[in-house]
Amino acid sequence: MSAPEPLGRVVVVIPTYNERLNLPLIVRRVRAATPEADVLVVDDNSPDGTGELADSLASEDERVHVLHRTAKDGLGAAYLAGFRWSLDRGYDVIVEMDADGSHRPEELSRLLDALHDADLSIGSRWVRGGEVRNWPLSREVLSRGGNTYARLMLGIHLHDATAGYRAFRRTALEKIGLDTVDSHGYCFQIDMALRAIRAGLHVVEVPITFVERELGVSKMNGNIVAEAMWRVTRWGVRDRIGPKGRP
Ligand SMILES: Nc1nc2c(ncn2[C@@H]2O[C@H](COP(=O)(O)OP(=O)(O)O)[C@@H](O)[C@H]2O)c(=O)[nH]1
Ligand SMILES: [Mg+2]
Repeated sequence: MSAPEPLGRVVVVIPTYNERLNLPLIVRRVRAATPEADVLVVDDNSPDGTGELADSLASEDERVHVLHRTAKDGLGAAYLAGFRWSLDRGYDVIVEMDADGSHRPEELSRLLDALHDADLSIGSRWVRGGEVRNWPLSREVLSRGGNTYARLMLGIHLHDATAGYRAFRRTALEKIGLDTVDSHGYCFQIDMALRAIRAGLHVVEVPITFVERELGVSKMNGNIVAEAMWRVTRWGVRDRIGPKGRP
């Protein structure tokens, strides 16, 4: 069998808000696990000084970059800014990864391997072989319930549409078109998965072990859940009653 086509230049986009304790650890792990990949930290002017810490990591390693934003504006907005930055600089593969260690950099090579036969690979907790460690029952119920609701409402085959560990080919982001994406919070992930599927892209799920953070605090809150609920409901209703159009 011939070797698969190389994927090209990879960048791992890491959004941060008050992740001072986690940032040096995650950057070190990414650089050790995938030395050929660059890192982009997208910081929303964290009050705890994460942005300054990111600058100092970048000054020590030319493969580490920082995008500073002025205020906390949600995970979706941070990723959109990071994606645009990455597309502008010619990266071929754009990876999403949380800063808190939940997405293990040591599993990134499996997401990248899967991308040889896909446009988007999603690190999935809720497929066979996937796993979550150290989550309270309430989070598990929320994630499983949210995914079931999204699957039924949107008619998509994914088991973990809210997952935030992903690798996109640049062509996938170009085909999706970022200009009309306006989800702010974590439903950005569902939004992007849905757009990828609707655009006819090949989306695969790769089992991962998600490990809950040990340092710092979660930024998940009720508004984020509410935004996801109403958007998924709206998309589902619109797809059922309206023409093929999407919000
Ligand atoms: N830049 C930026 N990053 C964010 C924002 N909200 C969450 N994050 C980051 O997104 C990642 C996932 O957030 P986290 O709080 O761990 O969510 P959880 O894993 O669902 O509890 C972490 O790296 C956060 O620092 C935001 O508004 N802006
Ligand atoms: Mg987390």
